[in-house]
Amino acid sequence: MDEKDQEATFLYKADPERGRIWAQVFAQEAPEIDFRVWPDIGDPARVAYLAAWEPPDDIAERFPNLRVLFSTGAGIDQFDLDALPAEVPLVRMVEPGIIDGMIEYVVFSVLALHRDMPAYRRQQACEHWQPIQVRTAASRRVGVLGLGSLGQAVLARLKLFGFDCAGWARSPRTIEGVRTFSGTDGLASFLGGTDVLVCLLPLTDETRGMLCARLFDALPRGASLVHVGRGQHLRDVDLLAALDAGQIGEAFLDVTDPEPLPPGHALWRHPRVWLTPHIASMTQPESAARVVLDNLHRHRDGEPLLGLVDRGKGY
Ligand code: NDP
Ligand code: OXD
Repeated sequence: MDEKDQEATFLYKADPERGRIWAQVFAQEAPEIDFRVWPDIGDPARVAYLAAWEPPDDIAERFPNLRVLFSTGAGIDQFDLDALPAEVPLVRMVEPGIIDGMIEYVVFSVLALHRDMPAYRRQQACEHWQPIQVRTAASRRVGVLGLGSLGQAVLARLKLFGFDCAGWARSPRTIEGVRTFSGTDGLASFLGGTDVLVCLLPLTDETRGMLCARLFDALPRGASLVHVGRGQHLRDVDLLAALDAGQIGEAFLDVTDPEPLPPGHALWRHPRVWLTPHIASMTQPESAARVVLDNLHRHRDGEPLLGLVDRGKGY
């Protein structure tokens, strides 16, 4: 790194087991950095870099010499952007392990929905044998909300199965083989041509509560939902009503609000809901530590940081 790093602490505050692997990578690649795993913070004045999933309170006061703040996940909604010093860059995690995990989860979910697996699970539970006509992938329209590092990677893989793919983002973009839509104006057309909706949006003031009755009503009747964004995107009461009315056919939910759901919550036992405990994708420690080290080099060299959060946009 640079001579200042001889004095610098990199503090890691997330799953300690994965932290041990980060520590090994740092010991090999950047032994001059004093790598520590929370709660072993050492001298707080030496903490120049912090990587956190759940951030500590009062970051600015606690660590007055912080230079870069890293999220150990792709999302950064756990950070209070207003409480972070303006001069400290916040960097979200863009690393191959998270991307590969998300591709696996979304491809699994879309294929399961495409091939009617939830219906066959219900048939099996009541010893019923009733084939459902198999549709071609080309006739199944899969739409992804969010065309960031994860949305685009997921679409690239879904295209290989021959699905009719579409995506929606804030700004217009062109992706080969994907029908793209943008902004509020493009949302209704996007939703109207989507049989399986995948949510891969970040949680911001604009996207909170977006998966609501109005959005469900804009989908073709019987469309399905794969929700891998954040629990607060979804109005669960609206989803339950849309499922019960047949407007939504099936829902795969990896994220909920709160996590976990309280005992007895209707989503736990709904026959058309498939729940997983926020495991769609996980940061892989070795590749994540290498990506962070690369960003430390970029920071030293004055190059743009990969995954830098735009505070104005909130993601
Ligand atoms: P990115 O920041 O790379 O991409 C975000 C995308 O969302 C961009 O395409 C952006 O549009 C779009 N977007 C944001 N706000 C709006 C809006 N108001 N209207 C329309 N489009 C909008 O994020 P990632 O792809 O890395 O991650 C996405 C999210 O996935 C994370 O924030 C997290 O919530 C979730 N996640 C969930 C995991 C799980 O295990 N369940 C694991 C990892 C991530 P534009 O391109 O125009 O800027
Ligand atoms: C993430 C997550 O944001 O795991 O990385 O949800």
